[in-house]
Amino acid sequence: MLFKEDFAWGVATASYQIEGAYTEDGRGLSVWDVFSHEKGKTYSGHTGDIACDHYHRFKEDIKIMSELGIKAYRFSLSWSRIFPEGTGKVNEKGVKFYSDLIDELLKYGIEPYITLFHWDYPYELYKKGGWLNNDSVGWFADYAQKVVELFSDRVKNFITFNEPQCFIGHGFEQGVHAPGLKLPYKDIFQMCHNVLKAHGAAVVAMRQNAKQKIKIGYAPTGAANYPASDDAADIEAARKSFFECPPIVNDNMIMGSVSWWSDPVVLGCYPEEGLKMYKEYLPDITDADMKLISQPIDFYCQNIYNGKEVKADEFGSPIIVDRCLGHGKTAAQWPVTPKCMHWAPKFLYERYNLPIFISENGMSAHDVVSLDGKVHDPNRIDFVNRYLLELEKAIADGVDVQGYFLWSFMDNFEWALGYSERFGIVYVDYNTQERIVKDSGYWYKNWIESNTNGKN
Ligand code: GCO
Repeated sequence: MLFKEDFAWGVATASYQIEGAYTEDGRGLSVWDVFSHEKGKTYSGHTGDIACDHYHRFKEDIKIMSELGIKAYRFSLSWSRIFPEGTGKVNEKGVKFYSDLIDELLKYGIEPYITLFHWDYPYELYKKGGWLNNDSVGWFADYAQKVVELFSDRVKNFITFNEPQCFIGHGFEQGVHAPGLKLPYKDIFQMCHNVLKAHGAAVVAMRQNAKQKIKIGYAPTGAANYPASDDAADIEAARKSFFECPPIVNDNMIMGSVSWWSDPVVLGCYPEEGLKMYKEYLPDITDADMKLISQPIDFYCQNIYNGKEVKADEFGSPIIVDRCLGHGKTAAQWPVTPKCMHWAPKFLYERYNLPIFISENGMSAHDVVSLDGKVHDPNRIDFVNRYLLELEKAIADGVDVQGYFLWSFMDNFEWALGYSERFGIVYVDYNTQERIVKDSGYWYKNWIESNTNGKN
């Protein structure tokens, strides 16, 4: 049996993508509320105002999770639901919502994994300069402290940031996500550094204030490049390409780098290559900063969707192999590359030596309700199946993988793409808010059952 008995078979969501109730019960605005209400920023002007109405329907949703045998649920908190202004006064009604949600999960024996920040930054703090303001480190640490004071009596697992690469890259480099800015690289690198410091400061605050022994992780992402063959040279080339710091070319999402965002957190230093390449843009980086950023964490998460195939040239340098004609794609045009689920966890484990969680993996499809009233999504079943079989290979290679969170539990607001892409294993009818478990949901239930308690 490859998967451990207590393997966290989970699903994931994020607050702004599912909750709705955006002005209800004292919630403060986030940058995503403001951005999605601006003309032309999201697909057909979609917003998260109502989303999946999870704020009112969480009991129904958790019941479905339990019926599907889900063991762990990764969700994020809306910072401005707890602190409407980002700092200062706490909104008791917002706290109650999360407290009730946690109780409901525990009632069904579903382990909560809280992500502190999944992109919905409090608008009031953004007006004060957001991540560019050096006070942002303390604001985040205070928020983290409050969260553990409130919930760590019942919640044992916390994740600081989700995909810092994306909220900085899409939000401030490319301007396609909230708050929709294109800033100079000097500002962007200052923000990166503040986000990393905020991560470290939050870890300190959480450890000091937790009510029981908690575990803390971090959930970045990046292109999960994998070798074209089992040849040692190709493996080395893929590893190199996986961790390289890309040069800055206009809007190329330089922030997509794995090592720039993870070496400081786990190894306590930025990658040399990046320090040289980005020198002219970098803020002052002190030893004290690096010490703060590299507070020990307990597990390492990665959101893994796809990667590129890499082979070595005659000098061992990585060459990206062209995708074959007609290669598999998801509805969102993302390539289907299951092998990345073998190699990314392996590369990460070898470099960072921490237990690994796959904090997101899944695919979008343009699912419909068929005449029989069901939602048939064989493509998603095939996708998840192939990726999980590759994950087994990583475990067989000795990688300590402790959990897998399928993105997503239900269809939801896919950021700039609005409701046009469906990632859920539960279908959501946005007109009626009816939920229909897709075939993939039942498939996942079976997979979990047959991979738990000594079965395989
Ligand atoms: C991300 C976020 C999720 C997305 C998912 C599909 O990776 O962009 O973590 O919020 O919805 O990944 O794009």
